[in-house]
Amino acid sequence: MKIPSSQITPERMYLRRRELMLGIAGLAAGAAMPAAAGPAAVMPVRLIERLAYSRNARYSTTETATSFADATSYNNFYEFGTGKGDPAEQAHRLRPRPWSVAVDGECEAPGRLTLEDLLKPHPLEERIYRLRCVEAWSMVIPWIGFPLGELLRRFQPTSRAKYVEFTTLLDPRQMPGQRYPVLDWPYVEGLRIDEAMHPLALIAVGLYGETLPNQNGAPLRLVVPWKYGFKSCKSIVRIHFTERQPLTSWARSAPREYGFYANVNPAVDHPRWSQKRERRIGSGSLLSRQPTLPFNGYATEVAALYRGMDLARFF
Ligand SMILES: Nc1nc2c(c(=O)[nH]1)N[C@H]1C(S)=C(S)[C@@H](COP(=O)(O)O)O[C@H]1N2
Ligand SMILES: [Mo]
Repeated sequence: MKIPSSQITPERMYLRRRELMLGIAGLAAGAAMPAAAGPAAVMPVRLIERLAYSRNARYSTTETATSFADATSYNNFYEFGTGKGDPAEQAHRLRPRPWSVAVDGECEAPGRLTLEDLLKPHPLEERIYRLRCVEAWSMVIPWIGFPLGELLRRFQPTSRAKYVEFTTLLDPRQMPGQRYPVLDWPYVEGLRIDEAMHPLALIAVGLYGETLPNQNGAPLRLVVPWKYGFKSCKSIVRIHFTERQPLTSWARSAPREYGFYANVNPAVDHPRWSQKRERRIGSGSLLSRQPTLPFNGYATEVAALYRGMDLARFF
């Protein structure tokens, strides 16, 4: 089946057609083979769903958004390879439904959430956030989601819950990059509890009006706009309240380069490059760079969380 390209707006062309074709191929295989033929035969069709949401103007930037094509084809998601184009090529292997998230540790009401539970009680908000990568590039993405704090409060964290740890799915069949020891799998990230409860921290379930593409962390991921992109853990399966500071994947793999806090800080250089300027993906020439802002431009909202801390030491 061929979809005339005139029916697809240019920004939608990436992956969309590929996913449609995969979906149709998956259906045909499923119809032809009994379920006993194995997981491939029952692979669900990944449908892009439009989401209902309202714009949260208070927390959105007015900067021009990065194109859908750039935001979904230039990614970091090492579970699908370390090249920026690998996730868009490989992430069709991920099955984002059905999905559930275990919530446990220092809380009164531990439990397990299905994606449906997660979405139902929450009016979804669109928030246009900058995502800044430690490698000195940035994007502006219209995320759709709900405040992380609202989700966490439902599980009644105890007074011993000083941190929250997030874990990505571990399944090398779906995530071929996990066959290589690039990081200690599964991917783990963490926030201090007050950071996690900050109203800017978002659980994203979509972008550009639709459910998240797999390469962006389907079916749910974090977005912590004042921190480097690596804090924004993708395809989360576990949320764990803990008294101890989590050992996060990047801090574990290169502790001198990536700290627990990972606040965007133009005043503190990365050991291998300057952090003073950044390249906005898709805009201007490859060489044009703009100044990097403290806390990725969200200092007014979040600087108070770090009052009294030496940010060169707690990087
Ligand atoms: N599980 C997992 N989450 C991850 C990563 C990863 O490799 N694995 N990469 C991080 C990094 S370094 C960045 S910059 C952002 C990129 O998000 P995007 O692809 O949606 O722009 O995802 C973060 N979350
Ligand atoms: Mo990153």
